[in-house]
Amino acid sequence: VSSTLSALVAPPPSRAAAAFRRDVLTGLSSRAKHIHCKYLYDRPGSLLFDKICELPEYYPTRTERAILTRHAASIARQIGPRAALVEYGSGSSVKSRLLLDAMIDPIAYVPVDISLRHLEASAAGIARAYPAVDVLPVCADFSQGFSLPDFPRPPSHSAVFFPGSTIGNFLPDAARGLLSGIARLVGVGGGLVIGFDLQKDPRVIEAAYNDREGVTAAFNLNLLHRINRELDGRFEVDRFAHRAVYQDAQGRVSISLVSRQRQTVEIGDASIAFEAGESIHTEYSHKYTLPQFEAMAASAGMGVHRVWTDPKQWFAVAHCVV
Ligand code: AVI
Repeated sequence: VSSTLSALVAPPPSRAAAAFRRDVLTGLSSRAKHIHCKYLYDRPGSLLFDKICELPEYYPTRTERAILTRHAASIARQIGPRAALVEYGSGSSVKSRLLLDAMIDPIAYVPVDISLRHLEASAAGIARAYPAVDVLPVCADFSQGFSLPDFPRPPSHSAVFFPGSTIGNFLPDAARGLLSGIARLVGVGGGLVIGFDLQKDPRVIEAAYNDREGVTAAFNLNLLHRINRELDGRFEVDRFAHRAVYQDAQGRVSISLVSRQRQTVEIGDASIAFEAGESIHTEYSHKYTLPQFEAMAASAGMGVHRVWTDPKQWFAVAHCVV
């Protein structure tokens, strides 16, 4: 059976640009200035994030990869035969190959990504490498909800694959909402394989978000360059500093950009005033304990069936069922 690349439909660029402008101006006019973390991932931001994943201090990527490599066969057994694998934020689809290689007679692979360019390239690569799998890419923001495509051959069930601890970038209510959405999408009998970061020595966590090379700082500051490029902003980027601190009570890293001085910045014809030391919040990265994650999954209508971790228990991959 040949793979099917469905027609890909992305939001028109003009609508995306208008949403970016509106969200930036609204966020920077709020009392506690903030910009949504999804805007960190333009092309330069995504390339910087790829570099973060290879940094010695940034343990999540390599730890999750080791777990997936070591336990692929047992994860695949849990998923079960003749499933459709639906990957949230598929990017370059590297991790899904580990699962597709181990899965028993996978029927379909549905990569879901907001970036059309990423999606086309990775879907074509998977279609070539797995000719017996129907590849059905969906260009969507998975946090907004979407429908599964029509399957040319019906799978026994669908399993969402949501690696990378991206769930940690959502606030608790939104994370629960996302899991509920996954439960609805796959329905009873469906599954979820999810990677999330575990709580650990805060020094290890803080180092991962304050790397010595300054790649994470460049990734965060790229947001200001992006505003300059796309919204006619006039940020003097070196007047802002990257900050990432672990907040113990909430079990999360809080990432922001701090104004080094009192200043006013023009964005198009708007002007935004900053006090010295005032920050723009750009991202949270939540770290869970296993009981916390299980409670959240349960409140979203899912049971955690199995969990795989690394020897240091720094990261977890869980199989949940609806
Ligand atoms: C994408 N996400 C899981 C990363 C994280 O660790 O929360 C984003 C990131 N931000 C700075 N470094 C990595």
